[in-house]
Amino acid sequence: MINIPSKENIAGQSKTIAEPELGEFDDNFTWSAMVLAAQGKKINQISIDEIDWLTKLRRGLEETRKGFVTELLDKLGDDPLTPESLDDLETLLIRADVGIDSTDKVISSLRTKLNEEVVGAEAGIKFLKKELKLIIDKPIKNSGSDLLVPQKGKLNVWLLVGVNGVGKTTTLGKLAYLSSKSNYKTLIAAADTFRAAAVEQLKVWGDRSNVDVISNQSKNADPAAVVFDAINSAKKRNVDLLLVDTAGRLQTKNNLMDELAKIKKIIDKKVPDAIVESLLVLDASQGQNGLKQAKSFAKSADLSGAIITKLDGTSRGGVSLAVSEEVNLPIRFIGAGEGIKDLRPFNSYEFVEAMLADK
Ligand SMILES: Nc1nc2c(ncn2[C@@H]2O[C@H](COP(=O)(O)OP(=O)(O)OP(=O)(O)O)[C@@H](O)[C@H]2O)c(=O)[nH]1
Ligand SMILES: [Mg+2]
Repeated sequence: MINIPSKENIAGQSKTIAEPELGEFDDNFTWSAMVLAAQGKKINQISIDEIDWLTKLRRGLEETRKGFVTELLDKLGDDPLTPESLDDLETLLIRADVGIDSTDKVISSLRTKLNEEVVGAEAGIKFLKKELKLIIDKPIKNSGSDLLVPQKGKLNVWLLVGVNGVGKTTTLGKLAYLSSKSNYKTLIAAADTFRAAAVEQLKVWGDRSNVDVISNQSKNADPAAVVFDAINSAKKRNVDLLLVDTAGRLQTKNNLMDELAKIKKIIDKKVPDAIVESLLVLDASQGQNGLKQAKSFAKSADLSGAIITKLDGTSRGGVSLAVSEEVNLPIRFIGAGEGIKDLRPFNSYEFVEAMLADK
């Protein structure tokens, strides 16, 4: 059983985890149910959590959508696409931070299609969704697994990396909840030894989902040493998933990448058969800056996936496409809020539908 207290306190803020209630049959609810049904889910397989999440995602992407779809639909009206409307679409995609490469790809496929046939507004949007989905799905398909889940019978180690403030610790907390709720034996390693409050922050998240946190409270503790201890505990306890929080900044002049390399070395040495995932956490609201970070991490940190956070309330949700196309990283989870349930496995269909929902 998972015991989730209803009142929480993180960094002095009091928060309540509201149990999702059956929503009203408003537009968001109906849309969420339709998106689930379109994926072949039967009514008895649809949970309120899923509806709740999709509603949140759609609301979160509202700002991205506003500057994009609404304007696009206004411009298109009911008329078939023209070369001029493609120019408008190009501008809108760039403005939504979709990135130049992805935009070029989509626009040139649409242009080819336009040369072959008349494309109505509705068909145009449908085609656009399909093209965007292809871009996001490519690195996911290349990775060989559609969904990132811990493999049973082995120690899975997921490192959360990224620059400061992007949401690593929060995301780790949400992952611990998802993992323990899915019955994986989970453990947290507090390997961010830079921020004094990082361990406390993690313990609050750990308590929320009954997951223990391995830490070393001494000043200037070595992150790799914390991981060393955590692996020992993980082995003893037969842990399925060890989640490692890392620093966005360091107290020394050591390079972040060197520190990560050291952590990885320890893992390889102690558990050579562990399944290690290095997940880059990116804050969607940072748009192109986030993309730059992704590129520089990807160069030196041997990443295996990305997690996009803060999709709630940014107009830059399109950056997810740029991450797929330009950094070639499979997006594994997305976060749209600060609550424990505000992180879900990434689903390209749902994402594109939410980004291009027409209201
Ligand atoms: N709105 C929103 N806020 C988020 C989300 N994820 C994280 N945050 C907030 O972003 C802020 C920074 O989050 P942290 O998890 O501490 O970020 P971090 O990457 O661990 O930061 P450092 O440890 O300093 O490197 C906190 O206020 C979080 O509540 C999200 O999906 N949506
Ligand atoms: Mg942190």
